[in-house]
Amino acid sequence: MRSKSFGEIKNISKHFTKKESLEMFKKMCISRNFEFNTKDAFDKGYIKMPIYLSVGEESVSSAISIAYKKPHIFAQHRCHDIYLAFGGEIVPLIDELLHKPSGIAKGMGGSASIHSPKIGMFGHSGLMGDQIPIAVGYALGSKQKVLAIMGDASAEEDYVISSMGYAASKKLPVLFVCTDNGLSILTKVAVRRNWSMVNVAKAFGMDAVEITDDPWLIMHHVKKLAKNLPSFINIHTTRVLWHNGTGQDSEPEWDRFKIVKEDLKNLGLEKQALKIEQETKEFIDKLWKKQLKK
Ligand SMILES: Cc1ncc(C[n+]2csc(CCOP(=O)(O)OP(=O)(O)O)c2C)c(N)n1
Ligand SMILES: [Mg+2]
Repeated sequence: MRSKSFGEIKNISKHFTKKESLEMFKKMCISRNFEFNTKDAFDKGYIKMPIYLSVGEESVSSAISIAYKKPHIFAQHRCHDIYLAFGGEIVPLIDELLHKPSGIAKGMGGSASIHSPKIGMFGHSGLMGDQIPIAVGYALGSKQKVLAIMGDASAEEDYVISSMGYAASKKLPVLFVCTDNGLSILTKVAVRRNWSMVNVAKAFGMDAVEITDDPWLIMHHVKKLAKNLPSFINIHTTRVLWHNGTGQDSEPEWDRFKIVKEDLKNLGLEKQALKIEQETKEFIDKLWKKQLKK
C-alpha cells in the first residue's frame, strides 16, 4: 500500500509555474539543512532536550504551505519543518533549540512545542493528537482558515476522529493533514490497524485523498481540497532519522529529496535548483554557526 508513487498523476509537475516549483524546493532545502544542523548540534551536545526531526518528510509541509496560504496552524511534536515552511524566522528557532531566552518560546518550549503567534502557529502540549480538537474548536470560534496536522498514530486517538466528525457536521474551515510516515515510534501502521483514515474522513462526508509525498501532487490536491473545507489528505512519507534524536536504523523506503531533484531536472530547472540547494546550505550553516558561537 505505501509507495513512492501512490496516487501519482503523470506529469503533474508540469502544471505548476517555475516560480512555484522553485519556491517549494527552496522550502525543502531550508527545512532539510536546518534539520541536519540540528542533528549536528545535538550530536555535539549543545542540545539537551528531546528533538523530533523531519528529515525525509520536508516535501509535505513545503508543498502545503504553497497551496494553502496563511492558515492558523495546529501541528504536533515533529514540527520544525512546518514552522519554517510557513515563514517562521530561523534564528529564534535555533535559539529555542539551544535553550536561549531569545528562542520563540524563550527557550522553554523546545523542539516539540514550537509556538509562534507571528505566523499563527500554536505550540503542541505533548498529548498525541490533542491539537486536532483544539484546531476544530479554534475554527468553530473564529470561523478562520485552519490547518490541523496529525501523524498516522495520533490519527488513531478517539478525540481526533470525533472532532473531525464534528468539523464535518458543522462545515468548519479546516484542512486536516495526516503526515503518514507509517510509524508510531517504531510500530508500523500495518501492525496497529486494518482501517484507513481516508475512509474515516469520507464516511464523515469530507472530500479526502490518500497520496504519496510528491510535492506537486500534494499542491494539486491541496488546492482542490481547500475549496471545500473541511477536507482531509493522508500523505505517505518517510522518516529518515529516529523518532526522537538523531540515529538512523535503516535506509528510508524512498528518498523524496533525490526524486524531487530529478523531477526538477526533467522540468529544465536543474541549474536553478542546484544553486538554491547550495546557497540555502551555506546560509543555514552560517546562521547555526553564529548562534552556536554566541
Ligand atoms: C496520548 C499519548 N500517547 C502516547 C504518547 C507517546 N508518544 C509520543 S509521540 C508518539 C508517536 C507519534 O506518532 P505519529 O503521530 O505517527 O507522529 P510521528 O512521530 O510519526 O511524526 C507516541 C506514542 C503521547 N505523547 N501521547
Ligand atoms: Mg507516524
